[in-house]
Amino acid sequence: MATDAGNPIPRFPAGFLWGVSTSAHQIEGGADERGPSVWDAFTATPGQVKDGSTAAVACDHVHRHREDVALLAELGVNAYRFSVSWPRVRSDKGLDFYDRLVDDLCAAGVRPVPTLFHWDLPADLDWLERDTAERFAEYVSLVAGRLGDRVTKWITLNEPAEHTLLGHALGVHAPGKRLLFDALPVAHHQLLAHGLAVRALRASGAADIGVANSHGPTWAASTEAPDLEAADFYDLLLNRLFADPLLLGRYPDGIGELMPGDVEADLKVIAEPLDWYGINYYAPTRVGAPQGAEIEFGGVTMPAELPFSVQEIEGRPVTDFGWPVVPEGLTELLTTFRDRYGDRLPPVVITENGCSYPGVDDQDRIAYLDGHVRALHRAVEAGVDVRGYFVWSLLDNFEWAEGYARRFGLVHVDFGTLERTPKASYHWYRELLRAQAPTA
Ligand code: GBH
Repeated sequence: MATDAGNPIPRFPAGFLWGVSTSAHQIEGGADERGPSVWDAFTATPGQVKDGSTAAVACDHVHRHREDVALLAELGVNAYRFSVSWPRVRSDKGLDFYDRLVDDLCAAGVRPVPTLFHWDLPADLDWLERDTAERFAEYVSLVAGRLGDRVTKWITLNEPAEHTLLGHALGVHAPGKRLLFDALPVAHHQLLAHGLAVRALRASGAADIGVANSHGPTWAASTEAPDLEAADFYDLLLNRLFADPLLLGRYPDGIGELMPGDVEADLKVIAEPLDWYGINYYAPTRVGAPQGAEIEFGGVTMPAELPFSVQEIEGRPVTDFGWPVVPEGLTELLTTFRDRYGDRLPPVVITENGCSYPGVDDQDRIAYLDGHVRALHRAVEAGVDVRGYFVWSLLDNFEWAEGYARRFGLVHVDFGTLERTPKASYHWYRELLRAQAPTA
């Protein structure tokens, strides 16, 4: 892959956030010290997680968070994005854990950036129910009341698009529902939960609130009308369905009618102004007309009934997950968003970017990250107001339906001994952060 190896990475604006991201269910373990989540039931069902593993122990982060905070401090990030587990907060001493974590992060000079929901819904709740959005806002008030004296930057939801698609439309993630387009209310209720959470956070005094949405450019397979139409629809599902309500206060044409409840009233809540907009970027998607057959893609089986087909992007290196490596897709995505939303788009933070490769001498990961950081800088040069970049992920972890087979960490985890070993990419990122650090 082409890198500008040798040329230093250009400087980013002053005050830029440089971080890494994780999520509770993927690293914490300590499953018997929290309430059950939809993921516990899902992983207990044979065949759902490819290697048959569970996240009961994962990286055992709840018992080793000191060591992990030390890894963050040594890495030199100025921010750490983690998620708060709603099932843990519901248990007796659940908030005590986050209280200690936040204290330790502050003591280490690393800014805590919690995500309030990253897919681990309490087992008795269901996003098909509107009430879940109200319950979420109550939980958010509780967390903000406890951590808000030290946490100033908040993320409501992680990737409601993927949680809807993978968890409720295709059934390859928890809760394993295969509803296809009947999953649309799940998107609406999460968006409503987001808006109610923004209100709850504001009421607690929070002034720096964002979201982490999954987005990527959609590339039509050809310029033939059926391919263009299919690609436009895919772009609607992944990008506009989740960005338009937040940024413009409306659904894309034809979608609002499919949503439950008083949609116009809900959109007023959903469009509560945000201080910044978080984007998780991995790769563009090439999309064409449906092919009338099931498609296996990027670890997911897509049913034949879908009105589009996801196709391979040729001539690109792929990660061990099979995802193509396309750094300029990040520049394209950001300039497209700026053109599409204009001054309705608040400052942007890349809340996830990363790749899965095996090994500790992970030169492929360095090439991926190097390419994407440069592509991000090109977006800055093109005038996009970008305020931060978070690598997914600090640690190898429980990669959902893939179990422990896919390794996204800058730090290797031996899942037998739980020993952490910084990879070559950790040292590379550390050098980048040193070079970016303000000089006195
Ligand atoms: C994120 O989801 C999650 O927030 C995080 O928990 C997870 O561990 C991480 O990413 C890594 O998976 O086959 O080329 O079309 C990412 C959602 C969905 C993004 C699949 C990339 C396929 C790319 N991903 N998508 S491709």
